[in-house]
Amino acid sequence: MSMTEQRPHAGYTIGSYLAARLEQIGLKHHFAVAGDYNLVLLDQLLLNKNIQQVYCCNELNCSFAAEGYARANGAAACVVTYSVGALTAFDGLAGAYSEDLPVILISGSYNTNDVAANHLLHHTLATRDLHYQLDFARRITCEAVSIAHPEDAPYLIDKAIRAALREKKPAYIEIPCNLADAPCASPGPASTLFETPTSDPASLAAAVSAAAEFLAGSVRPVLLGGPRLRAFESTASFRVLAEALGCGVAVMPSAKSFFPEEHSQFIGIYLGASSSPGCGEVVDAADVVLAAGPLFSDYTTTGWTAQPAEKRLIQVDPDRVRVGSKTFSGVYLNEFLGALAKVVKAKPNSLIAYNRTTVAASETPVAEPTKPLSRVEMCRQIQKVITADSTLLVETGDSWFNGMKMHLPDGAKFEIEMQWGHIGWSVPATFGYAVRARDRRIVLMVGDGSFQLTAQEVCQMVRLKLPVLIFLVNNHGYTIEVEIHDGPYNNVKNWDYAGLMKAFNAADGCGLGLLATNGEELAEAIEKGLTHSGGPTLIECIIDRDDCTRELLEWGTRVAAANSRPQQRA
Ligand code: DPX
Ligand code: MG
Repeated sequence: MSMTEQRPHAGYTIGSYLAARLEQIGLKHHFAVAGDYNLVLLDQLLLNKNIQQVYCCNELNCSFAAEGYARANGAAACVVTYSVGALTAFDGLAGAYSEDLPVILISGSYNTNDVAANHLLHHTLATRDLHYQLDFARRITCEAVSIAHPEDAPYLIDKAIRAALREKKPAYIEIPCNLADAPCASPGPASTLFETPTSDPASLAAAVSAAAEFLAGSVRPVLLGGPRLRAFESTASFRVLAEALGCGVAVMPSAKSFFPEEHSQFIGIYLGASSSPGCGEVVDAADVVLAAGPLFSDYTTTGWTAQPAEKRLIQVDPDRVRVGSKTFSGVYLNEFLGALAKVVKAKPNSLIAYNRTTVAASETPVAEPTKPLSRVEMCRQIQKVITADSTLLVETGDSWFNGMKMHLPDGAKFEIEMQWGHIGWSVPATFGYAVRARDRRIVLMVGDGSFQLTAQEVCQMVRLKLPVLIFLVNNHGYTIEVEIHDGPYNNVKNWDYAGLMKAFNAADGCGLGLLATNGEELAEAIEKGLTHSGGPTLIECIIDRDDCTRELLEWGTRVAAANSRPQQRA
């Protein structure tokens, strides 16, 4: 159906209401894949000229593109078709759930008359149950709504969006194909969508006093910044607390860049045995660890070898605080950090110990220009590309560890999907991020195995002329898995990755694909990439299959050991 064939209406439709709400919450784009259940909806969304519709190659990429956009923008939306589209998008949506990102998934759905008519519909399970998609969505969102009657649409749309923004989790909205252009009330003010929960004053005071006492009794406390700091808008109050305490400040890998690395109190990334130099020892020796917005998983505790013990831990979660074994609920992260900062005394010992014991890293020597490219040389050159206005995104694989080791000048940002850990996340997420952050230099490090999952989304970077710099690390396989447990399943069919760009360009694109087998070629490729502004540059870096970081080996061994613990019998 084209736009002119739609029924006339005086004011808003359900689709244009939704577009207005998305605009009001700060979206300048939404991502979409077309299908017959959502075409009228897409037309309605297109009527809003303040939001651009951006297309993806498939729904997995579409949900990851929205996930990446939410990292840059705070929230995002994607629109897919019923069942065949939505079920594929659920993977990225679940990722957004685990990473605390409010992504709103909108699915077109069946004609409302088909329910009562007991019709069998295409793209479904070939049963007459049409509710399964909503049921699935409930498990991976904080609010899932299905619009069955136009008069309910404003209430349901608002309910879903409000919950996503409050909880920092995805929401799901299902809109029938025969209601997308149905008349609808006009939207209220944007303020009705934003709710900031506030702490119960007595609980906040009790939590602050317990934490202050715990800290007062410590000799060398440290602060540990976690990934949830950003989602719950607490990076500024974390810094205020850090400066009040004057202690060493470490971050978890997913919180890299949430505390400035050039700050005099920054001591590095804490990841147990795979921590950055000097950091692990100081955190392990601390008598109190105040972890703000952490996620302690088998990954982030390096196979349960680096989980701070309860007796020395203050854990501040988005909506509760735990001091030792005592929990204070109804206390919110940002308010707690701000209030605690006002009452603590300086405790600089962990920082003094770090400064005393840690030797400044020496400069990596330049590799011989024609020697086969090594990981170290590749990283030495990529480091130089990272400027204060850069965002470095790193894919699951050794790119995680290579990325963690990069020094970030103040202002540079870092994105990693360590909780969901879906290989292939980074290509569409980088695309989505770049759509929103055109003023930044966007740099991606991605391995060959991961790239093969979602490679086609590079064509959307070509389409929108996004000058993303992609370092494709071709180590001929799943190196993480090789180091943990090798077998034939870790071999990846080689591709001509640099050559792919020609296919993505077709007649009208100008992406650049370059190959680097040694330091000289990489330097030349980077130079070309940095001046190439009409589209992405993909630099395929060939390194040896076993050329990986020490941190990966340490971490992989411990995570593998945790995975293979024999079952315990009572
Ligand atoms: C898998 C992983 O080539 O990176 O640096 O060579 O390891 P490295 P690659 O991109 O390979 C990635 C590979 C296969 N993980 O080593 S980390 C298992 C996995 C996952 N997500 C999904 N499927 C499988 N993490 C969707
Ligand atoms: Mg690889």
